[in-house]
Amino acid sequence: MSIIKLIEFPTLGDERGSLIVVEGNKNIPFEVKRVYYIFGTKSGVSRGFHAHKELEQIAVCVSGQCRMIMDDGKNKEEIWLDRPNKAIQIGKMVWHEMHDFSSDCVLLVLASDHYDESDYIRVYENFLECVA
Ligand code: T46
Repeated sequence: MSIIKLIEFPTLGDERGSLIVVEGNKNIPFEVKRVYYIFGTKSGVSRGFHAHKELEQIAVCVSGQCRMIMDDGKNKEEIWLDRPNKAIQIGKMVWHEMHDFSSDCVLLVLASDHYDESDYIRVYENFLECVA
């Protein structure tokens, strides 16, 4: 089974342009409690390098692109987030890294819970022990 779970959002719109709707428990599988977005990431900088114990998230580049590595402790897969209708589900206990941010990248993340640093596993060896 692939670690990468993509969600393709329907693109609505008309002659004025495009519009995408994300609705909790409708086209994503949880109620959204928190929204954050990452932008202005400097060239050559990578982010992430952690897993979440319980948090479920959906990430989509609403502008620009970045490359995500997803790692379940056994296998690693990578994917480019490069379209505003191409979202990835970041499930619990998946080590994830974001690389190669374009200068115009805005990575929008929808999360199932409020921020809680104790939900993060930020040391790769600890992650491997947890999933073993
Ligand atoms: C994730 C990936 C995709 C907060 O105070 N509240 C928040 O809601 C968030 C997300 C972060 N922060 C603080 C914690 C750090 O001091 O903002 C700082 C940067 O966070 P972090 O280094 O974790 O950022 P990334 O880009 O490595 O990871 C983020 C999310 O934190 C993480 O949950 O899955 O994006």
